[in-house]
Amino acid sequence: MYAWPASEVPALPGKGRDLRIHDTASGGLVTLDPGPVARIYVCGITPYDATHIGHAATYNAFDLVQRVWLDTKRQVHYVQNVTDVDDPLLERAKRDGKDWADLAESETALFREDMTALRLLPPQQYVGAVEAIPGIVPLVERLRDMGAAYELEGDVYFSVESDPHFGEVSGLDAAAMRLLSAERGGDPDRAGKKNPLDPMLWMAAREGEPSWDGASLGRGRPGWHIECVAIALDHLGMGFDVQGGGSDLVFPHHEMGASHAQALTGEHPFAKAYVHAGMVALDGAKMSKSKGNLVFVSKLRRDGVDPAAIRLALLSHHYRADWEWTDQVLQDAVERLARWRAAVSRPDGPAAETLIAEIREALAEDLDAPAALAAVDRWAARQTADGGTDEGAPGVVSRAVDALLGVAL
Ligand code: 5CA
Ligand code: ZN
Repeated sequence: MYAWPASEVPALPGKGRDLRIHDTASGGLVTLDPGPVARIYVCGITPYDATHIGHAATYNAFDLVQRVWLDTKRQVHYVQNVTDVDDPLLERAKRDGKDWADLAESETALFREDMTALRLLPPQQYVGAVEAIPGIVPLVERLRDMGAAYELEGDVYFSVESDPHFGEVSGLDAAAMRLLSAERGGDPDRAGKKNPLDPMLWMAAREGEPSWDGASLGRGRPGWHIECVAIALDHLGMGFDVQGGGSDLVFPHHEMGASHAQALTGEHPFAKAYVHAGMVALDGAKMSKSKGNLVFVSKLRRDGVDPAAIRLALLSHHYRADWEWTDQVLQDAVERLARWRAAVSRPDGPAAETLIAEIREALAEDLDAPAALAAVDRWAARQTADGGTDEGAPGVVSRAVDALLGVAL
């Protein structure tokens, strides 16, 4: 698949420091030391509905990871998937009397537009589950042949016991895993499984559902976790720097993905850090396609909201926090954007060096975007109060806000 156009990232004077970020597996902050090319995989959307603010907040967090890395003068290799065939997509298409592939295509197109408008950097590889199937089949065959997977009535399951590191991403106990597995696409109660937690790798063709040639597996379609593993291993290999997603992906998705990859390769870890964004809520409940309590990025844009204000609204919360979207959050962002734009519209102002150092430091320390915004607020307030004489400072600030926060002033 193709991704979306990249907005330019201005180069800044000097260089940022290495990112320290919260890793779910170790439960604390880790300093990442990527090579000259930092590698990141971020779980993409299941395209059965439009991009909502929760999605945008999560992708915003991983965009910041990349901007911090780019500012250390590294390159970034970014891969994202699209779960363009899965139960929820098929169910929604059926409910709405639509063709599942058309639904996936149109919602993916809208997602690209939203990402472009928000100036979120595109992945170098944007890969659909369907197009990944030829790479998934041999991985499932290999897992089966090595005894890490087994067949049950034509479906193929991964045996969680085959990975000695299983459980290390989420750190959850079996009871908690079982509950989450039932909630999030697993089938812990299906009879005949070796372990109730074992996730499906390959689902044999079902009546009325799309299916693909699975060679020795028979016709069917891939399970969810192996999709991301196949795409990540194909493009990034083992031991890449960050796997990202919202906190609802910690278990089972990222736990199972890590185990699939570790069982396949005998190597550990799948990712050096597992980074998770908090959940955005609306009216007291997690924004989710299944609940329908959604604020769509595209709807806000249609209503004339500046995408830069949407981005500032996202940035005004720490990525790890769970937070609530309200009209006030957006209103505050609109006002902040206006203040910042007024402040950079003059030819001179207070010196920018300290501000750039503050933004860099805030972001490099677990992506503290609210602290970065506060630093820009202080600069803008000084500019408004007594101006400054540093020629070109507003231009430098404008470039820094664009390069590090993705906000075009
Ligand atoms: N296709 C899979 C990942 S492989 C999937 O989870 N798709 S999704 O469309 O449901 O979610 C896309 C991303 O948005 C995931 O990282 C998910 O964790 C995140 N996300 C979903 N809802 C919210 C929310 N309310 N707040 C923050 N992030 C969210
Ligand atoms: Zn994923």
